[in-house]
Amino acid sequence: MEIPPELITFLRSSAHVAALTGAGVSQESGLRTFRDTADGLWAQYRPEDLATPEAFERTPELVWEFYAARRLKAGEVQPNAGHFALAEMERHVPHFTLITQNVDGLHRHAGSKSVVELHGNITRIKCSRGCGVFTEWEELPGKAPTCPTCGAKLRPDVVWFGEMLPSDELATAVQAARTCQVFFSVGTSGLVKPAARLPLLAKQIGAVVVEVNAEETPLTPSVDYFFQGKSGEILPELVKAVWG
Ligand code: BV8
Repeated sequence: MEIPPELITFLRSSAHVAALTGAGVSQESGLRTFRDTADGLWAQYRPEDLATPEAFERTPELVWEFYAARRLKAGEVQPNAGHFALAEMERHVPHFTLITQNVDGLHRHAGSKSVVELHGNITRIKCSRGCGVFTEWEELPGKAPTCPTCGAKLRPDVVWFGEMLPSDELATAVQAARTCQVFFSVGTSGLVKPAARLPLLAKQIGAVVVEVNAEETPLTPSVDYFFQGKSGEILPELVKAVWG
């Protein structure tokens, strides 16, 4: 794969770089994306129909099991070469911000330090009435545990459709998009807002926007460089070409 020389030169001289990742960056680790056709137990459900407060209200056990299954799988897999390449990029760039929509924690496992989890993290749960966040609990198969303080159901500490994003994380992501010289959009279909607006914010302030994705997305017509393919193959080649 050919990396344009002017991109190599520009990246070498860039002090501020930001990257937005989506489910595609974890696909080569063995985690399903939201667009992959679900198989087995979840074949009849669309994630969008389960990742909502209404779904949890209506069928808490089903939503709890959906996340318990994903949490189990996320705990069994390893970061892939794409995660490691982004951690390597962070070591070369003075101000690097990794913004992820993923809740699987794989970027930190790969060694990324400055990770902004826009949509939360599947390894944490929280009281649905706000009493607190928990990282350990007794897993009762098929049942959502209840809050030791108020008795309300505990839920995954992730941002569901229709819910506000955590304000600090969103502010950090917007600041990174507004101050970067290069913005990478990796492994995301660019459909979910407000995350999908971040690369466009970067474009507005004159940043070079680079997309790495298995297929074209609504962002593709706006980017400066589009590398079509697997992030686990493209990112390591790009990091090697720029930083050796
Ligand atoms: C909100 C967490 C304010 C849990 C998720 C305008 C403004 C604001 C909001 C909206 C708006 N318009 C509509 C909305 C509502 C909604 C939204 O955007 N809906 C969409 C569907 C239109 N947004 C919200 O509700 C957000 N809340 O804005 O609050 C508010 C409040 C009340 C009322 C209105 C507004 C909250 C959004 C967060 C939802 N939570 N996840 C969990 O993970 O279960 S979203 C979830 O889906 C992910 O986090 C991610 O964001 C999204 C899936 O996207 P991707 O990660 O991109 O994954 P996808 O499968 O789609 O694509 C993968 C790509 O990778 C593909 O293109 C594929 O080709 C590629 N690929 C595959 N393999 C590889 C690869 N690429 C490279 N290499 C590979 N190997």
